[in-house]
Amino acid sequence: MILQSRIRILKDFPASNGPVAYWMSRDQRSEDNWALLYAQETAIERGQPLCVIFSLRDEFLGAAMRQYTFMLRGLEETSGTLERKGIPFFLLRGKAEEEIPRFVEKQNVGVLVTDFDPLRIKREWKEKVAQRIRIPFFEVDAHNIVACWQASDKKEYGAYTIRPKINRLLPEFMEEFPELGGHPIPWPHEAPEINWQDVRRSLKADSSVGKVSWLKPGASAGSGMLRDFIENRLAVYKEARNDPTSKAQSNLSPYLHFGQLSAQRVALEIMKSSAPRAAKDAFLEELIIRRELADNLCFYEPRYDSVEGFPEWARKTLNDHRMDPRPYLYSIEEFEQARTHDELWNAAQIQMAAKGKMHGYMRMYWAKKILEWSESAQEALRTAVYLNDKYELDGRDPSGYAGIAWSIGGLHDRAWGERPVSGKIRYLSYEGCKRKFDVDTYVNICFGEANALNM
Ligand code: FAD
Ligand code: FO1
Repeated sequence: MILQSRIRILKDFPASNGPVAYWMSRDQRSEDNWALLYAQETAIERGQPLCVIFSLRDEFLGAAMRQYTFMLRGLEETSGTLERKGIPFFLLRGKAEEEIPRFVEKQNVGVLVTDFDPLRIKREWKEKVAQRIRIPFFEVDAHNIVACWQASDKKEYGAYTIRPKINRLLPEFMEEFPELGGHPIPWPHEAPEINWQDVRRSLKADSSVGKVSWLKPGASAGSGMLRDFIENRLAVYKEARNDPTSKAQSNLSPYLHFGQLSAQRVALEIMKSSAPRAAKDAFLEELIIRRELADNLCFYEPRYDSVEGFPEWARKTLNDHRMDPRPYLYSIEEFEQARTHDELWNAAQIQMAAKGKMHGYMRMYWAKKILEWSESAQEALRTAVYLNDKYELDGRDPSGYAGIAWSIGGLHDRAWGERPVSGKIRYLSYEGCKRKFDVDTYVNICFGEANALNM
């Protein structure tokens, strides 16, 4: 039932008799989840019970309470849905590389399945787990429509090189999902009750970054946001998506980042909708090509979050302009407190700090100005990743590392006319924004939102 090309073997070992466990990490949902469907298919074939495990880590890449609250609410909903299908959900605390092998041992797990994630931290966890277990260990790409390693076997130059590769494979991968059925073989004993309140209280995370209330977390809310987008905003997406005063963006990224919503489900519903063809194509280009290009970067470029991961031409031009005088220079604190000379930039920073989601167009302008107003590209990259991952709900994501490297380091882009400081990196200007949209309206929206959230 599951396309074999969505599955990779992380450890090839004779299966032993015992239950199947799905180590859920990136794709934190019960529906439309190829990794869970594969784990269930395997468990039924082997006449075994099935469980889901989640290894909860404190201080995950600097995540704050804002992101943990959104994620844990989603996991609470998912664990309830799973329990009702006879699939117990175990929440493990501490280091995955220790807790997962311990669980496998204690529960006599016969086969381990997990979902795909190209980030360094996840690959390290899985390598250590694979060394410590003596059962077969499979990884399923439940995040991308075309499995990352199928779309391409190397780091792609840009959307124009990966697009034909993905489009050729879409017909094979863009299939409907089977419904997740109740599991026919019961788990042999009661799974421990999880007190989610205690979990939230016991988490060590920066609580200075307030939780977000304008967006409800979880799989059901994610599906609701998708329906609302299709009905009310998709039609104008092509024209209005780059206008930060419009509400044309989907607001799906937090649900996609935490895997509370499947990108393949989004694509299937978008294609079925009656919206204009041009609007659907514009959206699918971002959702499929841009997003899968970001996974391709993190999967094939180990230095995806450093200057060494920038294209050669970009590293050269940034180096050529390393000694150029900066028109303005700000510390990470001044950036974080939105204390620059540019009210448009400050408004975008305030929007991200207050709402946990900066408008997509402004993220480009925001990062590019950090390059111009920092000592070096290295410093700018560090500042952008730090602020992005601290405040964005969808932070710590391949799309973030790719978006920041595109803005500061010309990744997946070409050289443009040479200028001081940023060299041939594509340049965005305040005047350019004024020509594109009503800057004053955007600034008022951001400060209005911040006041409403008493930032
Ligand atoms: P929509 O415009 O409705 O797009 C729908 C979906 O398409 C998004 O959810 C996302 O999955 C995908 N998508 C859209 N634009 C891009 C893009 N440029 N690259 C990759 N995928 C895209 N995205 C994150 O998920 N996390 C981040 O931390 C993040 N940081 C960024 C930082 C910078 C400097 C830049 C330039 C872009 C960043 N992006 C990031 C990509 C993009 O801005 C967001 O995905 C988008 O704004 C999310 O809002 P939305 O879902 O309403 O977008
Ligand atoms: N994944 C986990 O398996 N365990 C965690 O404790 C965890 C915490 C976490 C906090 C914030 C955040 O943005 C992501 C987090 N993730 C965690 C990973 C997430 O599920 C995604 O897989 C990656 O961040 C994107 O690839």
